[in-house]
Amino acid sequence: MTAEYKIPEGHRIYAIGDVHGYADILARMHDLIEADYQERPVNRAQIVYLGDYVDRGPDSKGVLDQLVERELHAPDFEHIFLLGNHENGMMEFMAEPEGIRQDWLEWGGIEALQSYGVEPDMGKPFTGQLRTLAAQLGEAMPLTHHEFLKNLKLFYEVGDYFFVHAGIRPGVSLHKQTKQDLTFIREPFLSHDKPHEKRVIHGHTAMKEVEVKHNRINLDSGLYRGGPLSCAVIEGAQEVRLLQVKPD
Ligand SMILES: [Mn+2]
Repeated sequence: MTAEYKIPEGHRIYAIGDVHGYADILARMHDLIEADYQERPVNRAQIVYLGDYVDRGPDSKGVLDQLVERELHAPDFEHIFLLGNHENGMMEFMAEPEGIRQDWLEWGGIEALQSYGVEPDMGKPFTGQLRTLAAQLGEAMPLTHHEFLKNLKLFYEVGDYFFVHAGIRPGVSLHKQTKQDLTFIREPFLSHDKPHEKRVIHGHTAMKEVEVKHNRINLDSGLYRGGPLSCAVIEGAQEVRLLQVKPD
């Protein structure tokens, strides 16, 4: 027997998985969402972005430009932006470049720096450049991007659905989760096959395809390693629909 999960009638959610710097693919996803919405208008449409907008891909700056722009110029939609571990890493690196998050550079942070026109000296060890790079990034980044990063939310809930970047710790109440778990967890969340308080919609762990399970849906279909960008369309008590953009 499968539980029936639902959100209020007349309300539709478009939930988008990990983007990782692919601004052109994200733009095509926005076109798909716009077309879907025109075809099937609804009272209330929200786009929930599951985090990991930056790093690895070629145009982190372009992704944040696009997201900031949507808030101003896409009035048919409400936009909810969640925090991914990569945005968290970027912010921690800027705040404390010689602290724990200097490893952000190895998570694809170098590509993110370059998208802002900041060029590390690849011929030298990074340890001596950390402060300079962080300061240059902070300077190069528009105020709107700083604000965007600061305002990212840890989770979002509608009806029987819980949206989050990485997942939740099974057995712990949804409102007592730690930031670490919400943005980084893999196990024991991924193997947990019993129902949670709500159905969890997440990204973070790249798979070949979207995983649709009764208790969770993983929308990270590995865009940065050649997979599609995926979006789940959730409304009423209907089966979840998928929209996907495949890289050329
Ligand atoms: Mn992640």
